[in-house]
Amino acid sequence: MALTSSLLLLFSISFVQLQFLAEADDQFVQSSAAYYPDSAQNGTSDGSCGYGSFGATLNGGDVSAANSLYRNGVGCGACYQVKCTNAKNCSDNGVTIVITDSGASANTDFILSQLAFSQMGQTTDAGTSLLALGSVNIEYRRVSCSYPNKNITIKIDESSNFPDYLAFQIWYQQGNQDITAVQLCETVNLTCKLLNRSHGAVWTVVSAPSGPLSIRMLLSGGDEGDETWVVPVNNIPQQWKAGDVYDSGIQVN
Ligand SMILES: *[C@@H]1O[C@H](CO)[C@@H](O)[C@H](O)[C@H]1NC(C)=O
Ligand SMILES: *[C@@H]1O[C@H](CO)[C@@H](O)[C@H](O)[C@H]1NC(C)=O
Ligand SMILES: *[C@@H]1O[C@H](CO)[C@@H](O)[C@H](O)[C@H]1NC(C)=O
Ligand SMILES: *[C@@H]1O[C@H](CO)[C@@H](O)[C@H](O)[C@H]1NC(C)=O
Ligand SMILES: *[C@H]1O[C@@H](CO)[C@H](O)[C@@H](O)[C@@H]1NC(C)=O
Repeated sequence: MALTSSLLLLFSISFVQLQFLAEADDQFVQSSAAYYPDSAQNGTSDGSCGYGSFGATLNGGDVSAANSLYRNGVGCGACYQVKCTNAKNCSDNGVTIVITDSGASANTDFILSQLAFSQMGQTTDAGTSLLALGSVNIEYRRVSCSYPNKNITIKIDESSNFPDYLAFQIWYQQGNQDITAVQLCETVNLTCKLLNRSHGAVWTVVSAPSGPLSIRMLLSGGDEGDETWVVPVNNIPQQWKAGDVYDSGIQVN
């Protein structure tokens, strides 16, 4: 009897977990995708997200422009699994891309880098035959980004002008949540102010406070719907410089 009920309990727990997993996995959405025709193999260094040259090599060059999924820049850095469906040579898993740009061509949701587009094929040759099609039917779903051995990283944008104008990008955020707000905090007196997203993944403050700064990020609700402020371990040093890259010392999943 006791054995039966613990088995039953075990069964119910696995059942609950399975349901949870099923909910956590987004459903595939049908759409179509094209690729940047005149780009280098890799991504693009002038994408609207403002990642600069980082946008060309991010995720090994498997990047994409998004149409409505760009969401005024909130979609920058989000990861999607994209697989073609109409061609015989499509692989089962397709490719996982990161959004670095905004754009559409003939009702597509994605304009992939050539590299990413061809990776939807089963083989290199199959990828080449996909490229010849120009655009293909796809299905896609949001997936977690994964950057092994990387913390969330703050890149001080080249447009910054010490000590007043501070613009920065947020790199390598794992998981499948959005950064919906950013606070800049003075670490000396813990005064924080909300920043504006200037464009894409770039946040700016016109008159930056002096002293070491802490950049807090609000992550959109995950499966439980709770928003959370992520507080970095490391500060931006007092003498920050345009072009510098600072490790936040934290990562999310
Ligand atoms: C493409 O990306 C790879 C690594 O992601 C990099 O080594 C290479 O230099 C890039 N090529 C171009 C043309 O940007
Ligand atoms: C599949 O790929 C091969 C090359 O690997 C190509 O010759 C063939 O035309 C492709 N088939 C389709 C239906 O695209
Ligand atoms: C954000 O934008 C609003 C409206 O343009 C402006 O009033 C506010 O000062 C900006 N905040 C910062 C931190 O620059
Ligand atoms: C990430 O941050 C932790 C400290 O919070 C540090 O120990 C670790 O070395 C960092 N990882 C990388 C890859 O920089
Ligand atoms: C921290 O607090 C804010 C708001 O009260 C002030 O504007 C800053 O000048 C102050 N910073 C320092 C270093 O005292």
